[in-house]
Amino acid sequence: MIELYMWATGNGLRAAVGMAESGLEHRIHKVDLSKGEHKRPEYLKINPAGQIPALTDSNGPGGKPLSLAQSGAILLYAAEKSGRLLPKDPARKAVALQWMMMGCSDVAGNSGVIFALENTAPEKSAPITDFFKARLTNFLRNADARLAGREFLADEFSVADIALYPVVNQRKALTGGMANLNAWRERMSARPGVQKGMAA
Ligand SMILES: N[C@@H](CCC(=O)N[C@@H](CS)C(=O)NCC(=O)O)C(=O)O
Repeated sequence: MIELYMWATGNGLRAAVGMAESGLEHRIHKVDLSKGEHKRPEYLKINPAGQIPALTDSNGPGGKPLSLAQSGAILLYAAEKSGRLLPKDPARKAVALQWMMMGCSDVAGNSGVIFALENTAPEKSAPITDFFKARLTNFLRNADARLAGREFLADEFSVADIALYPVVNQRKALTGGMANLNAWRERMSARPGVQKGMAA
């Protein structure tokens, strides 16, 4: 059985949507960041980095137990174990991985910095926050251009779309004028698997 440890942040929701869309049987465990549950000794045994998301699979590769962190790695694990979410065509698969990496690194990273600057950093700075908002907006514009005439980033639904979606959903305010991205967001929001994962 797969146990997913998460909290409803962009990174946590990415993993939850990936699990829901994979169709793999799993259970969700909430790790309340506001209570510091991610730093408790029992959780550090699952992810010594003290971050969500993480999963354990009692039936991992070779039938052995596995612990895994990083939302991108969790997405790929769910895709490979289920045989879904990754295009079979090698060129499409390569493109899906490219966009998945952008979602997990550039997009999630800049969004995380904006969250920290606005909420947890010791000092607030509007120019620095605006700098990171402009960086994030450029990545979103890149995705918007890619989605012109396409339903999904790699032409078929994949880990690429799941990687990007939670942040786009959280940063709607930055997507003004991005018609392709907003139409894609609505297509994504209508999927039962996305709805299930986002409700976690
Ligand atoms: N690159 C990691 C980022 C994980 C991450 O930053 N998790 C945050 C919540 S979104 C966290 O656990 N923060 C608590 C901490 O770092 O102490 C991933 O994609 O999973």
